[in-house]
Amino acid sequence: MHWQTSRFLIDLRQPRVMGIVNVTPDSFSDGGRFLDPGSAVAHAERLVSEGADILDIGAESTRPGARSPDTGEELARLRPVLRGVLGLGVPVSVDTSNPEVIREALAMGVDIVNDVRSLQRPGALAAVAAHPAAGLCLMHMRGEPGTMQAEAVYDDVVVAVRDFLRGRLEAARAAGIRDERIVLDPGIGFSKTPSHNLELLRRQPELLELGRPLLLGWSRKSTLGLLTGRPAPERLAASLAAALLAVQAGAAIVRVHDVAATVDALKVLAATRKADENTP
Ligand code: HH2
Repeated sequence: MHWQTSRFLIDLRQPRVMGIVNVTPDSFSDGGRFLDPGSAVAHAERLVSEGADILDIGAESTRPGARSPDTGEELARLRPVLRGVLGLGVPVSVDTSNPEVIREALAMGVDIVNDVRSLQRPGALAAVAAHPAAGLCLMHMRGEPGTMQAEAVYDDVVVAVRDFLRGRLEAARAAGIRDERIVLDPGIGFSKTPSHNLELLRRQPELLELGRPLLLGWSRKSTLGLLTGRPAPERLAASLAAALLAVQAGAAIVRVHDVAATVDALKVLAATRKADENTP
């Protein structure tokens, strides 16, 4: 299984680590730390040296209740950082829902569009479809970050997420985007309660029925805070546990803040998988 992106064909036969760079004043776990472009690029360089396979650069916080930046503000934050990270030798993803931002980022050479709104804003799908090869991550969320927790009511959360992702996959196909360019994400913490998030982990293999690789973002999320009683900066152990469980359940890509520790954890998993293969 591979993921086609603008410049890179990413081999997903081994799990890949997407390192998060939030160029925001208000992200839930690292808001304000990398708002200055120099510190954001330095952080990205560090993540690559720690083994990140992909960098995800975002200028909009999607934590519950966060305010969306306008296009000018989002682009002003992103431009210098994208310029600084596009030469680091790894695929670069932009975490945005804004069609103008998508167009400009792709024109700059960005490899992947990661949209928590699944390209539902007018013009967003067309902006990605206009590119011949850019990768795409379609994520499940109901409503908008400001109000999404009010919509966390499901008969069966796994079926609802699967049906939604199937619909967005079909919309992307209808716009001319080939399957090899697309990965899917159930959107941990987006319009979901902790028990919904845990149900999605328990039944994650049901999402593999859609036939596309899965990307999972558990890193430092509040469900892990609820389970451990710890604030966001102290959720490393819980985040590693969740990342490993997600990969065990078939995730191809994990989106994380703590790259070095995740890479180590995945090395242990890879070694046990090899041992399985060698066992008669
Ligand atoms: N989670 C966040 C942001 N973007 N994209 C995908 N595909 N999957 C996710 O789970 C996901 C995402 C939220 O995390 P973070 O970027 O750390 O925080 P914030 O949105 O507050 O900047």
